[in-house]
Amino acid sequence: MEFRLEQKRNVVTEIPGPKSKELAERRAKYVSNSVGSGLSAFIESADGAILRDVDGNQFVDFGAGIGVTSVGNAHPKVVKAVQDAAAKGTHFQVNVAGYESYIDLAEKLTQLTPGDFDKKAALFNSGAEALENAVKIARKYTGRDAVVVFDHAFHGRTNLTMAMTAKNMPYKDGFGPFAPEVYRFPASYPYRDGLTGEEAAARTALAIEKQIGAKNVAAIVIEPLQGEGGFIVPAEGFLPALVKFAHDNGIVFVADEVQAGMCRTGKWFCSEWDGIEPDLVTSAKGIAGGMPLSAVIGRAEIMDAPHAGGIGGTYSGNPVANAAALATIAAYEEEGHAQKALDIEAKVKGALEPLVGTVPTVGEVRGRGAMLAIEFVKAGGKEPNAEIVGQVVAEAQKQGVMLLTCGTYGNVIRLLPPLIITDELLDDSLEVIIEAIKKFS
Ligand code: PLZ
Repeated sequence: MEFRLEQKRNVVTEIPGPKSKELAERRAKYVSNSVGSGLSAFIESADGAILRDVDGNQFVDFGAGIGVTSVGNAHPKVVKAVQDAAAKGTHFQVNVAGYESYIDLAEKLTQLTPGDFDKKAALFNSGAEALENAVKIARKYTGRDAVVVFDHAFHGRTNLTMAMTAKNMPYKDGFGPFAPEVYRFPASYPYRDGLTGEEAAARTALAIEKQIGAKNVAAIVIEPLQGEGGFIVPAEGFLPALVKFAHDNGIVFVADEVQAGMCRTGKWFCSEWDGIEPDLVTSAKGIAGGMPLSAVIGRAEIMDAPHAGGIGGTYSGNPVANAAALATIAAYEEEGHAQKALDIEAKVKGALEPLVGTVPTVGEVRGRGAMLAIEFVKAGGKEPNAEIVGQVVAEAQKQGVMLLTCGTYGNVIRLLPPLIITDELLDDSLEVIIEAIKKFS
């Protein structure tokens, strides 16, 4: 693959450099302080797995815009599709008149999501909007109100999705009151709860029955691999048991694949690893190579439950974003990105797993495909260690490796590189990461 920017980290100034410092001053004056940034440098350009800042520093991008540019930043096929589509019309608006790219994308998505049953799709802009609409659709279909969500969940920042999101700071504090009829239960966190998948699911099912009554539940909404909450892979059998419980009780099972979907875990959708067929899937982030687009895809009879005009939005299914999504999906197919995610997993786990048991602050290395994480603990136990996470991220940043954190306790470093990251860049970055971990452990 040809890249516009050399796929190499290169730090040429202190971070932030002089131009970034100037921008920081302007930001402090004009941008609301509520919009925070992890990296103190300001980005000028990005390509593949490299972020280049305004001072010419190059960082290896282990965030991919929080799992968005999985196909690679500014992928040439996506750029061309966006340019061509924009030249034909920057917006049509689906409630005004239909257009083919909306249908093409809906058709494609119904083919990619798990389950051999009739499916339909509806398009939106953000992940949160997809979640909101999945809940609306499930409520209309079931005629029920209650929504079940889980500890460590992240579903968005709108009022309903704040209610569905678990973590108070920074997502909810002072922003209530939150939407009613949202109930939270423990899920499965093998490193911390020690339960088998069946045990964890039985605990959840009993709690739902006792606290809400299964017959009152419209939807169970869960990330098949919890993202912001700590990249938590549920114990084997947990998700299938939860799907069975949902179906035994007429509940719509919604897999929030906003972060874990679209080849990120080495399959089109993470649900496939657990062999489950969700009734509804929410997708966003990696779906359109960086353009804002999200979708709800699922069983035709459920998707058709709301009345005509009940679901929509001004920008939903914008034709430029649709073209980007179709090009992104074509690139995933043609360039074998799912396999690339598995190659990344093998390399990263091969390098990092030996730290478990030898470096006392490394509690667990986990994840699927290119959705990988290291959970840090205080030496000798499992008490979350957020301090070292800050130190490792800062040290890696100085060396030109941009890392993101996550976890309810802030003690997890996540690796979410674009799937096209080169072997050399990955090897080189892993050395930096390991050295930083050892330095502060
Ligand atoms: N569902 C599983 O991961 C977004 C949020 C970052 P939007 N995750 C990144 C932040 O600080 O806001 C996410 C997700 C899952 C839903 C969402 C929400 O997607 O596109 O941000 O609305």
